Amino acid sequence: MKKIECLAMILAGGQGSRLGCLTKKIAKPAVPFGGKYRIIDFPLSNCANSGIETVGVLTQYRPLELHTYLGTGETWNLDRKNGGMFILPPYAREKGADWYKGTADAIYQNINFVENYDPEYVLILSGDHIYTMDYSWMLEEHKMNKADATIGVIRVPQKEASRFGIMTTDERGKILAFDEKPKQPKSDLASMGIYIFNWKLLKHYLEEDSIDSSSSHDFGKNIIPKMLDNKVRLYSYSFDGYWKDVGTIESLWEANMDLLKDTPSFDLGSAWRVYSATPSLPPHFIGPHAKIKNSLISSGAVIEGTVENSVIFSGVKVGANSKIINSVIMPFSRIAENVLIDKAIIAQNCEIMTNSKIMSNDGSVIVIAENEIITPINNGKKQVG
Ligand code: ADQ
Ligand code: ADP
Repeated sequence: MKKIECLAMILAGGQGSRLGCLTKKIAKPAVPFGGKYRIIDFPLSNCANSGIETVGVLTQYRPLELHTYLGTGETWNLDRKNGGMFILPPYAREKGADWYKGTADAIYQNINFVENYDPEYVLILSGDHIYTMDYSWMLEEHKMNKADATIGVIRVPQKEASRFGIMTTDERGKILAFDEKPKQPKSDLASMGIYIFNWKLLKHYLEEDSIDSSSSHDFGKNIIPKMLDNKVRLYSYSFDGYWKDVGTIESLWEANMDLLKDTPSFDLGSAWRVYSATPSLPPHFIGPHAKIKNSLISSGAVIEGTVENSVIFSGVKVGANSKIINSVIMPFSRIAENVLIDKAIIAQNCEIMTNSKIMSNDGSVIVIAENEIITPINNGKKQVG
């Protein structure tokens, strides 16, 4: 096989338990986002746009819909003869089938796949981030610093810092300390979970880690701290664009709402294309009495009621006298007449019956799981959470 400089591996197998009922049936990277996308569209499009042509996608948790969606990789122009996109689920080896025990183990179990290409560098990405980024700049900096490993970093609000790997660096970006999800964060400089490693070195660390029974085989918890202890040259690469880890309901809702802001903090219409495989549907239809303000409406949607500050996915129906505010309505959900929905995420294929009210009384985001039928009697309360 042709030797390549940099290969990407997208970690798309986490359980996504913090997304609650949205990931009961589908993997987090397959969760719909922004009216016509799925979360995995972002790292895949970034790879294609950054000139990274060989991409492994590591799946495991509820992979069926994700695999179907990924197909041949054609959507992201990654269906090529040389390289392209490869779906890498855990498979039965001589020693028996094994789940990926953690992010590092997922890469370890695919060492043979990586070795096929004999890459100089491996770019490790997460399947659950919303951002557009040119990874080739990060690779340039990695080479310039003669680093062994480079971690993408971004400043986060101090109150959210304990959700991330937090580090301190010197003025040249060299990483001095790293704490995975510290209870008391010492800085607001967070790991984006995006890594470039010199492959030979990473391979050595993965092999060592695989026989360490005390390890949880995770990049943030084990590999990075171990490298730091061993004085490996670890550098940070600062990213100052829009980036959001949509691992929680609140952050997923916020990232959707960010698309509706006056001066969008995130512009899907920029030259940096985000590719997506959405079914071909008729144009959306706005009925004679509909009122729509500050919203994204996708193809195939039929709006008869009022929609404000909301993201309406493909094929959604909103009946007459219904009002959707500050909400995200995922593909093919049907909202009947005289319904009120405020600050909610309605997953795919739900049916919200006439006269239902879905809104929280404490300001939190309400979530309705896929395929649910909501009547005015259960009022959406049963499915909250
Ligand atoms: P977390 O967000 O907690 O922290 P983690 O649970 O390690 O990330 O998952 C990272 C990615 O790997 C996700 O896309 C997940 O779906 C996937 N994944 C998880 N387990 C997997 C497995 N066994 N097999 C395949 N894929 C798997 C990480 C870093 C932090 C950093 C944040 C930024 O550890 O330091 O701050 O990402 O979001
Ligand atoms: P969340 O933190 O919201 O649950 P992540 O995607 O970050 O979502 O993954 C969470 C954890 O789930 C990871 O630590 C990962 O090791 C674990 N995990 C991933 N796949 C499985 C699985 N098939 N079974 C059990 N746990 C898994």
